[in-house]
Amino acid sequence: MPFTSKKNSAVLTRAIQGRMRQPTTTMRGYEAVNRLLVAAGVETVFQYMAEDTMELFADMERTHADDLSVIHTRHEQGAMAMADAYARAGSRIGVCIVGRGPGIAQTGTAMLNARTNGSRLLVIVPTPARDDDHDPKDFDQTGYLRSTIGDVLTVRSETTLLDQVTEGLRRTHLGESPVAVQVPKDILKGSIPDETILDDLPFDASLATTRPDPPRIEPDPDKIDAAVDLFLDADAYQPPVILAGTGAAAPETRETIETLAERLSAVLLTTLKNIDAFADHPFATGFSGSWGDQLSNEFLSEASYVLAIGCSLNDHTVYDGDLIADDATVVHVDADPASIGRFTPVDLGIVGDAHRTVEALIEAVDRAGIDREGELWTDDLRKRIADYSALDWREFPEADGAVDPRALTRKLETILPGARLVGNDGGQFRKWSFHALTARPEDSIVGCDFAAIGLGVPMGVGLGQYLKDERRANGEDRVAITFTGDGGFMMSIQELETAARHDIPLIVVLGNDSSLGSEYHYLDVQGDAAEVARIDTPNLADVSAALGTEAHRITALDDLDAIADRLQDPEGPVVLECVIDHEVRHHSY
Ligand SMILES: Cc1ncc(C[n+]2csc(CCOP(=O)(O)OP(=O)(O)O)c2C)c(N)n1
Ligand SMILES: [Mg+2]
Repeated sequence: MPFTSKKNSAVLTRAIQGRMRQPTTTMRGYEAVNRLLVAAGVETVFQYMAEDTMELFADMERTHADDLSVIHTRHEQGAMAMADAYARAGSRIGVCIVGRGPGIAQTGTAMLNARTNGSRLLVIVPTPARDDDHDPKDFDQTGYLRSTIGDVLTVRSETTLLDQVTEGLRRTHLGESPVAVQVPKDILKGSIPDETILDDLPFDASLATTRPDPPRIEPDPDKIDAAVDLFLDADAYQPPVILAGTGAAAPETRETIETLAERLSAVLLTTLKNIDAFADHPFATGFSGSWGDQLSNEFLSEASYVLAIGCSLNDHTVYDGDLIADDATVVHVDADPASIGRFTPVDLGIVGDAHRTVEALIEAVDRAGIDREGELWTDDLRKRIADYSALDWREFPEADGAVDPRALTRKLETILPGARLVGNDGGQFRKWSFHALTARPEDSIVGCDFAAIGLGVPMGVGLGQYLKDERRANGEDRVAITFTGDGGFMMSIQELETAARHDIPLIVVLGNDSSLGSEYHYLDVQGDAAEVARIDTPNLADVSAALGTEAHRITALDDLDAIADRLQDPEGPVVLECVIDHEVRHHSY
């Protein structure tokens, strides 16, 4: 649909006036904003309505119902978390529109979560009318948005409204961080001059559904040779480690890394965010770090040569540096020069695209005549890796009427749909899903960047909505799944009703230990009064069913068999309330 011409806009304006019976001669601000969003290819908007945005949503309903899915949430924080997860799921940007003042103030945690991740999220939010001295909803909204979203644009006049929203869309499309556009309420509701409505859009109609290709930065050949020299100087009897992060997550990069690992006889590790990048590889041990697989941490701490690719080597991954031996040689590859050595000292930094750098390393390794294939990739090593599971670290006594979360997540791996997009909340329960569930990096959204709980359910709804849009466009077959504890679930339970009302397919795996489990175990390990973190919950399957979802209560592993079929192609939200043993502790506590 062409955006509009001045001539068309006049015709359209007359038609809208006729319907709205408003004595204006030009288009309203909100009408122009809506047209711009649709023209940019936005397919879904997550929102919570207020008096300053209500006409905008009325116009979306009246004029754009065929082009836009407008998700009416139950809490602004939910709307923001959904839009964030939607943005993380693939190449579409997330759009969230909430009211000024208290509306946007409710969303701080979700905005910080999006910013910490670098989500392509566009927030549109009104400000008080320019001539209003006593708006009860007024606060330092700009300062608040700067400290949460970061990048804030503010519309100053009717003539720049569309320019600023266009700029917001453009920055969200191009960037790796969220953007907020503030629009004074009087500009949003008032008329905008005809001449600001452009004949031709200054962007492509797929702006909101595509992601620009990142520049491929060629590595410095001297640095490549230096990395190979350092490898030759390292202890040849100790398996070198290749540690790959999200910068190396693209499938073709993973394959190239596997080839390099073979030449070097290296063990393959990932960061948490690049989980399962090498899932089927016999010499891959999982992710390292504070929550990581102990075997990965062992290899990392014993390695004399560590090649880190596309990761920041932050405290999560290297456990405050404890996982890197003092005499280890660390080579760090990243496309962002500022990332090299930022958290962990390194011996050599190579600025470059992960894929191109690994290809260059393979060429240099070949030139140097290095082919250690099989030298350290022995049957013993293969067996050691195959026999290991992070879930087996110790025994816990069996509990009545509750399942061991480790056996539960193992079983879920076999009965949840294989084509899956997995998200999660904070807390202990979801940590087992990292070890038990297979989800390639593109199928896994580790969503707790700001270490918050309470966002798992709405983020799951955002993932479900993304797959709905993707299914319509490209025949997607994955099912959205989110893992949450009872504490996080109770913070955002209302969004189950949103998912049910909008028929958004989603499986919520809820590990109910009637505890703030994380705190319970921290306190318990410290020998403190852990019982303070125990909180009885109601029957959460019943509560979920009352909110319109399909819900099942699991108190024994066999309960899962009876419902396995129902999980394969859900048409709306399904909650699995799994009553789990609160004494079983993850090894990270
Ligand atoms: C918004 C927010 N509030 C509090 C915390 C502290 N916190 C971290 S994990 C956790 C326990 C969450 O309980 P639950 O969701 O039931 O998960 P569990 O650990 O029991 O599996 C809490 C309270 C936090 N990270 N974020
Ligand atoms: Mg809990």
